[in-house]
Amino acid sequence: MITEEDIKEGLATKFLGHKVYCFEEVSSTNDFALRLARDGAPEGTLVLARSQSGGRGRLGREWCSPPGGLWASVILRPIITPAQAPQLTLLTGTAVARTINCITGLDALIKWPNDILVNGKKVGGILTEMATSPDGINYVVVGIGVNLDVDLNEFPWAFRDATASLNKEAGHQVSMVGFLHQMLKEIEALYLVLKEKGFEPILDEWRRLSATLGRRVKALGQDRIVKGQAVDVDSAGALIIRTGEGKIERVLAGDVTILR
Ligand code: BT5
Repeated sequence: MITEEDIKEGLATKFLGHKVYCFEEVSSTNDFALRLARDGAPEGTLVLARSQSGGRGRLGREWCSPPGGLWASVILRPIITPAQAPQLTLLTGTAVARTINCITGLDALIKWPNDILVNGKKVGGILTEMATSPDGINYVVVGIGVNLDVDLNEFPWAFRDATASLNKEAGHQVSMVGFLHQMLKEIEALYLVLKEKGFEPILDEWRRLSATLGRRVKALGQDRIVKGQAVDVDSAGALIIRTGEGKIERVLAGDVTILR
């Protein structure tokens, strides 16, 4: 199990991961980080667990979190509007894809909005949650799950075939601490770009790593299904789809299936 000392040694960030909580098991690192953030924990605080008993995806879905995966949450206190919060999901997805590429040489891609894919299979996901007040965002917790070295036989049938474990895809053992260090560096670098230059440079990098843009997709939005060509993502992180009838639709949140 990774300890606070392991993380501190060789960590090359300005603030991300400087305050760390490591657990053998928690229900969800996001839940723990949300509580810490509510109680005033500083920006950059990191929560890590060897396994999660109640790991969560979006919309209350289950996130399988056995030992061997990287289950982490970071606390951010960005000065953005709640409507801009999806930017942090795209930013973190970009950072995770870059980390996988840097550490393994594999081409990791991002399926809008929050899936990290390697060889077409989901190797990781991002869960962004926040607390708001009338003045804006109080804090954001970004949860990151990456299947570094998990036994997929333990995963439910329903999504086992669509899931990847990074070590297996890479063909070699990836160091959890090495991966975490690189990932924190990538997230922080992009976060500082966001603060200094805005979202556009992040979005450019996201577009480059996108598995979705240019593809025919079926997007399941909150209350509707949109089918067509994924043409872009806008500054709020919404997916822009051109339908067969040539209409431009904007999907703010949802799930995407890539069609052949
Ligand atoms: C996600 O949700 O992809 C967000 C996952 C975020 C997990 C991290 S781990 C640290 C932090 N603490 C938490 O409690 N969560 C965050 P979504 O797009 O809704 O995808 C969920 C779906 O992915 C499930 O319904 C399954 O189909 C699939 N799935 C579950 N576990 C998986 C795994 N370990 N690897 C790949 N796919 C998985």
